[in-house]
Amino acid sequence: MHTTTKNLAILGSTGSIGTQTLEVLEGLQNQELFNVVSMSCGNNIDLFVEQVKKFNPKKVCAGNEKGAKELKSIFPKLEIFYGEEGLIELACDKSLDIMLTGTSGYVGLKPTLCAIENGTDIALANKETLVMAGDIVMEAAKCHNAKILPVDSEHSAILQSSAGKFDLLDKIIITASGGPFLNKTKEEILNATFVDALKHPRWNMGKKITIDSATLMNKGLEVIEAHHLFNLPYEKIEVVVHPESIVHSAVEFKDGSIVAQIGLPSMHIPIQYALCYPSREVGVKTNSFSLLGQNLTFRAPDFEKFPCLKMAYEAGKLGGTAPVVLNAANEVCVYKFLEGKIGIKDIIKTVEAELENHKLIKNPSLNEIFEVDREIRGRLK
Ligand code: MN3
Repeated sequence: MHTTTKNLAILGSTGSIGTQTLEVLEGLQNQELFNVVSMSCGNNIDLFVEQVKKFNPKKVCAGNEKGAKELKSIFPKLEIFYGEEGLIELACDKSLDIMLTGTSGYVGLKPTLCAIENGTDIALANKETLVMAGDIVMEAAKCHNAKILPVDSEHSAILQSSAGKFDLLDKIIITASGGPFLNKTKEEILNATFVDALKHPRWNMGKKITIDSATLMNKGLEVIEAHHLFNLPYEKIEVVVHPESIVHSAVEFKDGSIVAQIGLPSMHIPIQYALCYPSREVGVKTNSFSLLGQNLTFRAPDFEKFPCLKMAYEAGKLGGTAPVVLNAANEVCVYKFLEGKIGIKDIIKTVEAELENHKLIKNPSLNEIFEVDREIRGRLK
């Protein structure tokens, strides 16, 4: 069989999604499927050097100038960039077929839009992109015929379960593990430290997203992400707490039939599905039905105990710049929480106050989105 090789860019290759993406690539039986054209990293230069040696990209981007210089001394022939401009440089490459965005935070947004404008498909692992600018990104994708393929396990599950029949859906069901605070009281949650919050029972992820999982803000951001990805109103997006994390999400069709995608918690399948879509390829198999467990439980989320989820629905329904405020305020707070400077209750209070005081822009331009984002970060930092 003749295979066409896809030119791939990996943004954030040393992060949690990035390293797992490289594992997926190494595990594919057909090694002709992808050609890694470019890669970027943050501050982990040592790991990045190993990755560059192995995957041999033409262009790379470091988090800062110092990192770029270090790379230059090791790889004198490589095209080396740094910072956000560097990411844009990688993303604008017209030879790309698909770009995986595994960077965290808002830095992924501009590069993603650049790639979309060239018709490059996006394997999207960066939530902020759709949370901040979902309308603009999805519109651009439609205009330039670029696919936005979710890497997030829930959205991947929805895409897989829907079989593309979104017009026949009654609703989608996003599962949530519930995080480490699921069975804690409201008091215990409000007084928890970052050490407690980092003990995620199911998924091994980056620190920011682990805290967001503890407050259920992560699920809230995923609801907003799903709204844009699948073009569904918020009333048709339901969150169900499923601590075993075996059902990765489900769709319910108009006739009442529910289809779910299930498996052991692993990011390999959603990453591979996004990269290979719509094909299914032989890679490292991690699933086995007999290992999925005997007790799968489901319950409604407690919006009282997890007000972040409620705020995310509200911000999503308001639309415009409201999700930008939610995201920026939350992100600044989470990093402060990780430094031990504030508590969970301060995260909740701050996000709530910021949303309340915000003067909504209904159809913001990209500049207005960045403006609001900057304003909030500047004030809260
Ligand atoms: Mn997820």
